[in-house]
Amino acid sequence: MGNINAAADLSVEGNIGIITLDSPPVNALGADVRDGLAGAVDKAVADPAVEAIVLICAGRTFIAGADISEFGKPPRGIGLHEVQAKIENAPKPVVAAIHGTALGGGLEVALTAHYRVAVPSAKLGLPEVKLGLLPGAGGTQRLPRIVGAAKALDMVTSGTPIGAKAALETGLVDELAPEGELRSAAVAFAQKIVAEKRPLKKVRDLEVKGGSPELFAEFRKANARKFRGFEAPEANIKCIEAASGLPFDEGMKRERELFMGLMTGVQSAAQRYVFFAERQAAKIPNLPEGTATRPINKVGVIGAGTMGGGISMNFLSAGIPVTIVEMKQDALDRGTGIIRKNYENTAAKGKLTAEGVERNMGLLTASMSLDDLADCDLVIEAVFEQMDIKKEVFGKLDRIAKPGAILASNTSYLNVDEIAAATSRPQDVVGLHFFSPANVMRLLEVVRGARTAPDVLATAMEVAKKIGKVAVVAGVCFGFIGNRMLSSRQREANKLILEGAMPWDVDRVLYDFGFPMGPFQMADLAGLDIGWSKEKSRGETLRDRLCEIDRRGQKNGAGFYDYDEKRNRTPSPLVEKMILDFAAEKGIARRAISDEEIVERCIYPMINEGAKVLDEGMAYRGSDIDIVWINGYGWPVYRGGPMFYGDTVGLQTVLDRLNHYRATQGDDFAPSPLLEKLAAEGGKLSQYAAK
Ligand code: TC6
Repeated sequence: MGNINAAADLSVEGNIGIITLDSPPVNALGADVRDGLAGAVDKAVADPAVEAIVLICAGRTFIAGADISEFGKPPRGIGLHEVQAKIENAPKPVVAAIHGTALGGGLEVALTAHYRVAVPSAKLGLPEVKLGLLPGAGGTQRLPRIVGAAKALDMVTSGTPIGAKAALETGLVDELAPEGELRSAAVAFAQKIVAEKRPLKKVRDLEVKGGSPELFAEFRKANARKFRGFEAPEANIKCIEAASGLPFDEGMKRERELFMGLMTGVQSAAQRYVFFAERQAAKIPNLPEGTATRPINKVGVIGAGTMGGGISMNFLSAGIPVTIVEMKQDALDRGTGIIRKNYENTAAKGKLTAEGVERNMGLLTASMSLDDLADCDLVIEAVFEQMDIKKEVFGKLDRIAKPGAILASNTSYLNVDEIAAATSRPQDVVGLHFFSPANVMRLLEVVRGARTAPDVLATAMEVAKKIGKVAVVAGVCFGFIGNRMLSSRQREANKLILEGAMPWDVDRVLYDFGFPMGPFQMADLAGLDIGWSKEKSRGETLRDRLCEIDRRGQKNGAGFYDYDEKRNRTPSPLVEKMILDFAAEKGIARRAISDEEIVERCIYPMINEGAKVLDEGMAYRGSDIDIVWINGYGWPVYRGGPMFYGDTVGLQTVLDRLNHYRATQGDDFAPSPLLEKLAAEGGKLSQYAAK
């Protein structure tokens, strides 16, 4: 590359100047790309032989956006707005030629071109909202001028891109080019524009259609729940409102102000951090890049219960055949029936075709014999969470599975090394901990045993990506990363309701913090009787007592809450009395508990436990822990995860408050040495990586 700079090239073909950007991996608009693009436009405009300009990108995609890694750093090179002005004000037509993904700043550049051509597989969108931002390079002002206010609202607040064909229908794209022939088609299009002397179509000069006050009011109302807690969606809505009501330049000013507000806020910092953290989690330190993986063409799942069924669906949906094994025919039939029903429900929502349902179900084999797993490349056990049962299953699998097959356990707490020791091939054993509902939740904890082979680990990460999961590697410890930290929150929630709060107080405070639901609501949803046994129950915990009087949770209409037929919940006076009696029996003097104490008591021990997980090397990085919590437990993404949140609050503050509670609550609050060290050094948990 290069007659402009390392990232941009200008060539001339006949009367067309072709600007090619080439900045792997995704042609993000870093300083080099901006400088190169500006220089190329200047040069093409100055060249009398050039009558129109095509802007195209090399590699896998058109510009995928601003360079996110530059955000928050001192500015370098020419500004994006200036580059865009050069394109929009060029006295010769500029045609953007789009393949791959034209996202964020990439689409905003294309919107300053006079025409847009795209291949059918291209996707166009403004995903800034996902980074806690808004399209601050004129996207909120130009997009509604083409697609109308309603569609623009949808696009900027969801961040979801649209395909080139839909873009053609809305006018966002002027012409589709045959796949693989973008360059020649764009050049031909530019020649046609010149020959026909078509005007320089500036998006900024168009009118916004459909931006009525009712549209915005209804949109806000319809999406209030979805946008709860997030700042960016509302700022995006305000921008589209501005586009509808103000002249272009004033709208741009409004966009700038709102953009700066978001850019300097904590939410966007958190969401940008999460973007990179998620990609980082896929990289395993001390595993050489390019470690060969094992082919996974057939999967076995043992157990057709809720977990086994959900796990199977991941593979079926990705086109990988699954053999599912259960011990009893009726359980097997029930399990496969639920899988089918789930797919049919998806189809009823229009997200899968009827053929899709049959295709997926056609990949499923139901069996009552473990022997049928002999040809599987990966077998995942999802049986009862009890060590002796797991060991028995793995002992049998060891005799049945073919050499080189990966044997995985979906255990959520148990020791994977002990399970591996029940086989003659511990190097092939790994933990694959899915989260319920397993076909929906994005998180997969990959538990690396002491003897798990590097290629088994690499294969697990690769398979996870194939089935659309975000995988995080965890070491072997009780509850791994997520459930281990959850235990500390649960412990405090249970203590708080005896000390003075009610379950609905704790739930409300954690809901307001940003979780989809609080711990008691979650317990009711999961079923209070999970792991509870009538025979062994001695009324030692509140949960025992609830189960003993048949309050088992949402499923039978009564748990911590009372439920009506539509599963609407209300605080239960009976449970309130039970809590008061229980506390009195234990000699606990109840007191008023503030919302602030509920947050601190529930969240700070999690941060502390996360620091212990890191210190023990059970997670590679602080950011991995955050990815676990965001994708597996509904931690609000705009708070960046528990480690990032600890950094935001200030580690010294977290430490001080842990010590404060330690004085009254005891050593459950004993701070982790790593937390003490980082607080003293001014370090950050979210940036911490195990040596
Ligand atoms: C914006 O434009 C704001 C404008 C306002 C201006 C005032 N910057 O995801 P992948 C890296 S906001 C820097 O694995 P895929 C990524 O970290 C931006 N780096 O690939 C990774 O690096 P690694 C709006 C970026 O094929 C590598 O590229 N745009 C950026 O699965 C490959 O990424 C977006 O939000 C970036 N913008 O998906 C788009 N993008 O290999 C964000 C990617 O060192 N990007 N990288 O780990 C995406 O959605 C996807 O990356 C993709 C490609 C669909 C472009």
